[in-house]
Amino acid sequence: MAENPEEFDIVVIGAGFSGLYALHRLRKDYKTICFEAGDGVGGTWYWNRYPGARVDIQSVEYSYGFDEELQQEWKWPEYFSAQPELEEYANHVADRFELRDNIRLSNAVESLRFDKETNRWHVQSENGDYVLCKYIIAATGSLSAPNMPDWPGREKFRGEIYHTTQWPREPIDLRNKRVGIIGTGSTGIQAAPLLAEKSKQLTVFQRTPAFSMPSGNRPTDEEHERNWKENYGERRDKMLDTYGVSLIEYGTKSAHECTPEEQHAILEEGWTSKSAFQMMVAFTDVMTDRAANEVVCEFVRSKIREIVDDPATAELLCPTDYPIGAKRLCIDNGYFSMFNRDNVSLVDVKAAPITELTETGLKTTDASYDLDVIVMATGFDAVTGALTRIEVEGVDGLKLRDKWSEGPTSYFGFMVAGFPNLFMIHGPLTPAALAQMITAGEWQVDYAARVIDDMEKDNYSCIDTTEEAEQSWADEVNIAASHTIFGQANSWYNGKNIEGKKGGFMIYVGGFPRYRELSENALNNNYKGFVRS
Ligand code: NA7
Repeated sequence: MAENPEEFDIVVIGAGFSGLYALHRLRKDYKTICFEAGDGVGGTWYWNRYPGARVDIQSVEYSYGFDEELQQEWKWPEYFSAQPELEEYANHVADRFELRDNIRLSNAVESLRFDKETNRWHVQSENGDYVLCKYIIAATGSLSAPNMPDWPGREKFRGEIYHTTQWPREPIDLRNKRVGIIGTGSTGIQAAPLLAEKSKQLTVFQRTPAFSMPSGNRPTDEEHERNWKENYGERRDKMLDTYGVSLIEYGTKSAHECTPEEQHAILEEGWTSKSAFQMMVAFTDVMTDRAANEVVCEFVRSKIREIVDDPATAELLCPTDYPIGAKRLCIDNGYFSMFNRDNVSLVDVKAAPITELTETGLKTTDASYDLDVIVMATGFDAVTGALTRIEVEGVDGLKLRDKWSEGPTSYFGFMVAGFPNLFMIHGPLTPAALAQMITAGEWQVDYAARVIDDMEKDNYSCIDTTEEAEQSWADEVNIAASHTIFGQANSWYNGKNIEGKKGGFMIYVGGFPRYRELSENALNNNYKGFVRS
């Protein structure tokens, strides 16, 4: 450890969209530095450069609202931007607001230790940087720590293995190659159609079939762009009153109030609406009533059967044992129709799980598959993974990893008791990806900035939360989840995608407006649930 630490007011961890905004927002008033693991900015949109990577929220919404000139000048070429546009946008923001001098790239934070005598965090990074700071903003992302199932034999495989989160910058030549893709979540579903086009043969290894609807992506038309740019202020306000997504028609009727014909008409319109996620809100009770949800499930299954020629493949692609939306609804560009290609096949690895990688491919409990390339689209150790992979030590030697060993605790997903002056953006028990991440992230950064400004104005040196406050927030989170059917699937929302991961539902489903209201009320109510000294 270096002997003479550098001193900062604030360390931001992560130069993704929230981290970049945090740096911009805070460095005017505070000496701020940002550490980033990657060699470029953009977070999710830096790492996830696999073929087909594309945002599943319309770009006019999935973009920053903090700067009017930026949102007026920037042009999104498509309704749902692909990764290169999003990465370019992140780079543009870093340049436009001159953030680069305050970002240390390829320099992941390895450990954080709080010293309660001085109320300073000791930050140690991969490159040996040693920094002291008063506040930490952990903008580490909810989907940044890759999940790599550790099948034996990996070192034996003579072909190439790629995880979708670590896709090389240079295009990979897949011509004449037999490719296997493991995982059929949002990522696998986006990547597979492009891999099928580029490779000799694609085998899709599916453990759980996914509900997916067409994205309706298309080039941006001028009228759409003008309409947004003329009304951006008002539109951003409206987004804050929803889930950060206003381009969606919220159904006004329960599925039970509609005749089968009306149900069908509403769902058909939703399917072709070109508004992603429409199926989840087609009726008022899709996410709260299993029978209403089943109406939507059956409609999507009927679409799969219509699109996929081979009946056995179609049946295998139909999800039957969890409600639609309880795992994130996937948004695709030709996923189901891809199975009509001669060079694509589907393997059920729920019935016969993968057991090992071999020299020539992989084995399941009932067959061997010869492959030249294996693509792991196996998702993330979501929400908590990015922070628990850092050594975080709070007061009295308390380790975050130990504190969260039975599942994450937090107050508003913002602070964890025993870890003073550390603020999380999109932390566990926030709405996270159930609200639109850029807009919700900006709001959370502003919230952290307000707390820091108040601390400095009122001459405090330490802010913490309490276990009681964490419990009260856990109760709110659990009550909100209990009114929905979100818990009825194994997914990254509840950590059940990772073997052995403990804890319950990690996302607040009470809605972003209520989340904002409760978080703000706490500050307005004399920092209820926080302790300042
Ligand atoms: P997801 O949605 O967690 O999907 C991961 C996929 O990988 C999913 O189909 C998993 O099956 C599969 N998986 C994971 N581990 C295994 C093993 N051991 N064997 C076979 N299959 C496995 O991650 P994504 O990257 O697709 O999407 C994450 C988010 O990014 C998405 O929600 C959007 O918000 C953007 P499972 O379903 O667990 O049975």
